[in-house]
Amino acid sequence: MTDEPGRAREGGFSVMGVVNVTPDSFSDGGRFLDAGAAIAHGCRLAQEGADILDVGGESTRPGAEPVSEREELRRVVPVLDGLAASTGATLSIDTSKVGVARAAIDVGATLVNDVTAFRGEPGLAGLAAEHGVRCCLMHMLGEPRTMQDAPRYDDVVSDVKAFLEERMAFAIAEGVSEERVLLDPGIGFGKTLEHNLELLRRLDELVAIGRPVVVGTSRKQFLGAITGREVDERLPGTIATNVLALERGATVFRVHEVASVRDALQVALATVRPRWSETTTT
Ligand code: HH2
Repeated sequence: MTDEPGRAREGGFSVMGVVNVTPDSFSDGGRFLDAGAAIAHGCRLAQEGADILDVGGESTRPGAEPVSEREELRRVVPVLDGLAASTGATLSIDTSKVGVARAAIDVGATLVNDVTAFRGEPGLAGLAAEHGVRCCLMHMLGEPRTMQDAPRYDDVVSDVKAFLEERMAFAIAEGVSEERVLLDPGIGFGKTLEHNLELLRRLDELVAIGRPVVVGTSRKQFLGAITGREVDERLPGTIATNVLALERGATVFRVHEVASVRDALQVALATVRPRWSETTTT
């Protein structure tokens, strides 16, 4: 990956491959709980073209129960360690805990992906600042256990935008440099089907904040609600939403199936990018 997520290969986007080391993730829980299996999976995603590998040890699916720091450390540290030794991908730690992020950074993680946007443990911002790592700040209404209980917004896009601006200001006040911040609307995190679609439709309003926008639609429930497909049959829906998000300016795509999504994004980018003649003639 280049220095700036979202300005990677092909001059326009980064693919973030998901490595869940959990028994209960919504789409692949239990498949990569063993460190060896998780490392092999991460290596496969890197070979398929993942610029970033996002390693997580705690599910955030609706209704998920919290995991202790000790258990989260036990799950993710050997996996990050193994991936640091065997891939050149940027390593991301999907956590809200300072202790987990610190251990992850010690073994090579350079991106902290916090679905609470530094609300879970505010000290995480200072840790990120101290180590000069990037951070992905995501919007979530409430917390995973209750977030899908009748979520309400005045205007979902304006509310999410105001939240992300406030969390970015907090991170900067804690010493994180603005160039290291990525923003994510948190598709499926305290949102109805209509909220998710509205956020995707008006993603350009979040892109206007001026930081790379990360989108995570991969295999999520709203795709099943539209198509009637089971969780492992949602790749076409995942591709459709990622392509639309790219067209609206998102640059980082968090997915479980890297090769297919990368191909689709490459074609989409080649199509929407201004043509050579338009960029080189006056
Ligand atoms: N989605 C999930 C987890 N982490 N991080 C960001 N930045 N954006 C997302 O949309 C996002 C995320 C949920 O997906 P998954 O990791 O596959 O499931 P689980 O949380 O059940 O492990």
